Parts: sequence; structure tokens; C-alpha cells
Amino acid sequence: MSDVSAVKAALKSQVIETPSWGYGNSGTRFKVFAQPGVPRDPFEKMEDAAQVHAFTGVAPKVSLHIPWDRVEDYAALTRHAEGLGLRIGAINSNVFQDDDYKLGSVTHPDPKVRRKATDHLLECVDIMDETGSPDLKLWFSDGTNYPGQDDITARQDRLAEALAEVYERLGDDQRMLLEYKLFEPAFYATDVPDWGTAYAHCLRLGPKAQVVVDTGHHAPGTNIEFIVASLLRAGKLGAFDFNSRFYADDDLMAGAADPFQLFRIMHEVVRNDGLKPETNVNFMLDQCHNIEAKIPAVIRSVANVQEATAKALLVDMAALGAAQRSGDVLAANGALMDAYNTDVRPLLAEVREELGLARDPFAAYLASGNQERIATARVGGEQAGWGA
Ligand code: PSV
Ligand code: MN
Ligand code: MN
Repeated sequence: MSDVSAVKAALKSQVIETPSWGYGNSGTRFKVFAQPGVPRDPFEKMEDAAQVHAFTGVAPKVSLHIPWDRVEDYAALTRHAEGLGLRIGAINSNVFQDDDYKLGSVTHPDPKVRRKATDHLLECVDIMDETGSPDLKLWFSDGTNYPGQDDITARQDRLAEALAEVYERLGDDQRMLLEYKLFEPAFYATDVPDWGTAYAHCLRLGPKAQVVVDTGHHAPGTNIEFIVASLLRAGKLGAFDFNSRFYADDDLMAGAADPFQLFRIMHEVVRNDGLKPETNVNFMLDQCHNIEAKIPAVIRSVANVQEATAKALLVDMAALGAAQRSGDVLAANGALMDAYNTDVRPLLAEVREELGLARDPFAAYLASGNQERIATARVGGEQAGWGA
């Protein structure tokens, strides 16, 4: 796409959804470092998300995590979000923090535990109804630690059965997003370890089931953009969970560890029409900010996703296609690298200016005084749910 106004329009229409848990205290299993000014409840998490949206202009949606964001009155939480210019995004289920789930949730050998887990997933669909959320996001920690511990095939059958029950409960405008992860907390065999397994389940379920690609959930060296291209080609890419990794599921800021990988992913998104609203790819962040200030870290991450997107939009697709068809390897690679090596920060500054925003959202937020205000106003911030 070489027309600058079309590039700008695409950048203005991209929505990046931020996670409620990114605003809470988090850490590793070694230590959670509490920060001043952290939200004390889901309502305050919405206020932090609203700050990110106010300075970036592209982050009007927030993912919730149940039970971390459980409230008495979801209509009130939704109204509060809407009053701040936000919408409720994906509802994330949680079937991994209960003693009953030691041997699994929906794949557990005991049908009573499976019933309890499936009931929680159904409760999450009720919350979708109450909040207007369009997406149920499912990540299962289910798996086994030792060969022989349980029957791999039976566990897949149990998973399929639970997914089918929840799928049936979905409304017309609701979908199920199934996330995979290579390992952890299960170390021998995770029940949804890869995109193939997630894809196979989604294919069998039907059009309302799609796959989530969490960029931190692969083996080192995995070609994630190949997975993205394949899922888009099959109409089965529902969403991203963006974050960065160096080693495992590090949940660092998107675009921090490997901006080139993020660009390659966004190139496949652009190439396969994944930016078009009708393709309905949800660009979510799934991150935790353990040692850095949270709101500015989310702003930085949103900007990093935008930079990768802008570079992908700048790829000269005509030149790239001509080079590919003629077998000119160096010209083809050069067309991609030219776009990657473009400094898109001035372009994004213009986009923000045209939206009536500051050119540099990160600096503008730091100068706004919000961080100091919340540090004084809020005492005893909530833990996000991780690393207890
Ligand atoms: C656990 O690995 C995880 O990070 C998954 O990526 C989920 O999306 C997220 O937690 C929230 O449940
Ligand atoms: Mn994730
Ligand atoms: Mn993860």
C-alpha cells in the first residue's frame, strides 16, 4: 500500500485491545513487586485503560478475566467503561487456579471436575451477554507431566465434548477463541499445545470458533508468521495475544524483544486482509508489567504494534509481487526490508495529530500528571492474579 492516506486510514481504524490484568500488580513465582497507584478494583482498571485510549486513540477495548474481574453488577461495570469511552472486549475464562484442577479442568478424568470447569465457561458466556463482549477466550492449562499419566486421546475427546457444549451456548454475534500454548504448567503433554490442535478443534466446532495466536506461546525459532498466514488463509485466525518473549512465556511488552518478528507477522496480516474490519481479527495485548510502570508500558506496547503495522502497510506489494514472480530473491527480500527499515514514527505522529492527539503518546502521558495522581489517590492496589 503506497498511498499515504490509505496507510493512515488503516492505522486509524486498527483497534488494539488491552488486558485488565496488565494494569494490576504482577510478578513471577519468585516475587510480586507492588507498585504505587495500581487499581483497587475492575472499575479502576477501566480508568487506566481509558488513559491508554486517551493518549493513543486506538485502544477502546478491554479484556476481562473471570474471576479476577468478577463484580456484582456487570451492567454497572459496562456503563462505567462506556462512560470512559471504552467497550468490554474478550472475556477470559480461568480454569487453572483451583485445587480441583490439579489434573486438568475440561480434560480431567473425573466428570464432576469437568462439569465444574464447563459450568465456569458457560458462566463466562453469561457475562458476555451482560457486558456485550463478542469474544470468549479460552486458554487451558490442562495437560500431563509424565508419560502414561493419562490417556492423551481420551483427554482430547473430553476437551471436544466441553468445547461443543459451550459452542452451542454462544449467541449469533459471539465467538469462541481457542488459545494454544506449548508448555507450562504441564510439562510433558499440554492438551492444546499448538495451532494444529487448536485449528482441528475449531474446524470441527464451526465458524464461530477461531484460534488465538499468543506470540509468547511457541518453541524458540518457530516461524509464527507462517502460522498467521495459514490461519488467515483458512479463515480461522480470531485474535492475537501480543507480547514479547526471550525464553518462555515471558509476557514482556509487545515489540520489545523482536520488533522484526512483529513486523513479519503484521506483513502476513496485511497480505492476507487481516487488517480489514470484516476479517474480524482481534489485536489484543496479553502482557504483565512486573518491573516497569504499567500505563506507560501499555502505551509503549500499543505504539510498538502500530509501528509494526505501519511498516507492513508500507511494503511495496507490487514490487514485492513482481520480484517474487520473476524469482528475484534479493529484490523480493529488499522490498520487505525497505519497509522494515523505514522510520515510521513521523507518520504515526501525523496520524495522532490528525486524531487530535499529542504526537508522542508516551511523553504526553508522563507529562499529564496522571501517574502522580493515582499514586496518591489509590492505596493498596490489586494483584493482577499472577505470581502469587
Ligand atoms: C497463560 O499462559 C496466559 O498468559 C495465557 O496466555 C492467557 O491468554 C492468559 O494467561 C490469560 O489467561
Ligand atoms: Mn495469552
Ligand atoms: Mn501466556
